[in-house]
Amino acid sequence: MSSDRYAPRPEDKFTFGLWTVGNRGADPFGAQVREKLQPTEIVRMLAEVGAYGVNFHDNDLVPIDATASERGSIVSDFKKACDDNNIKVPMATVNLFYEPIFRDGAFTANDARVRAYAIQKTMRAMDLAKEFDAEIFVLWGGREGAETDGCRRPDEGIKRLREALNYLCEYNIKCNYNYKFAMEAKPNEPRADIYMATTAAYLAFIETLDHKEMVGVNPEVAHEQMSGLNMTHAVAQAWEAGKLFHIDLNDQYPGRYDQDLRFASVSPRQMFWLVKFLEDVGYSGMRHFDAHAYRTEDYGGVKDFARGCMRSYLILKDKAKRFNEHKEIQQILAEIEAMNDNFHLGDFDNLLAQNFDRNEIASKGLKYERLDQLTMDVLFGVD
Ligand code: GLT
Ligand code: MN
Ligand code: MN
Repeated sequence: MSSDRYAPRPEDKFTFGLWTVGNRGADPFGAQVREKLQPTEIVRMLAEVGAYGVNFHDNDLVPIDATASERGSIVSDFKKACDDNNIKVPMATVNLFYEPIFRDGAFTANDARVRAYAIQKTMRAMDLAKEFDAEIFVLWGGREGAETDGCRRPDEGIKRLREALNYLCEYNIKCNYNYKFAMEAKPNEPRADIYMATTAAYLAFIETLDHKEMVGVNPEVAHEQMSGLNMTHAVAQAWEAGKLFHIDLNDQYPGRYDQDLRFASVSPRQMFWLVKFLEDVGYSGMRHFDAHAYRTEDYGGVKDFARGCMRSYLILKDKAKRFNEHKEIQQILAEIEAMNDNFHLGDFDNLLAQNFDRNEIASKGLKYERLDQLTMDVLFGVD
């Protein structure tokens, strides 16, 4: 049956956060619609649907007011659930946005005590995640931003972010944790504007850090597409810079709040280019679905959602293979490659001596229409 062909396997590295399949459907206009699942129950659910791993924020696992002994038993129960169900913890993160103390941001807040607390909370989250051998530590600056730019100069925000990152990298070294930090950009929501609005902004910022080799990015589909940007281009820039440490897959209509919809459910064409890119370059990191089920669903629907994310990825991966083997597509690509290789700059004198017949060069069509329709035929499943 065709469904087996798209069944997830461990080597696909599909992961979900506790907060994704555990999302209870609350939104700014309505309460939760699904009962709370224990982290151990979520692990069982993920094993049932065929995921490879689970990720968490510190407080998804250990409530913020837990005592040391409560923490101990939560950690050992969760560890046992992961082991019993063969679920890994490849990535973890820290919640620096929920508590009222973070209403003005965390690493960039104007109150120095808030900034110190945020760094301390992150260090403790790093300690927690190492108990599960997590290798990637994601930082999403959800409240690092402003409603009014009167509250601080935006460049001060950037300096504070750098100071926090440098401190955390030192802690990473001191503890021998070997984490790779993956910075996640978003343009707005929950703040009116968030500093580091795009993956590209983070890529430039990372170069200014003391330990830039330790820091990369975690681009999210929804966060790029909210602003109408091309996720695949952001990912390509990160990849080319050696900084694609992690990825958040979901889907999103441009120009709206962060929808975190099931992977490829809105823009299968764009997600095709993304999957094709990841597979073509041989990205070997986690494929994390940072999305959640519609509010209409019970936990049966949540499983449908999770299975759907993975299935769509594998279908698009299959389509990418078809694209790469398609005869006519490959002919067009060969013509593109021939054009690419038909002139070499040489030295200045060589180039200055050339006579380019610009009208002749521009006279020939490039066949991109044909190329794109062939791609659509592949995607529509008629070829
Ligand atoms: C939050 C956000 C996500 C981030 C998570 C990591 S939390 O759900 O919307 O995009 O990846 O902090
Ligand atoms: Mn999101
Ligand atoms: Mn995300």
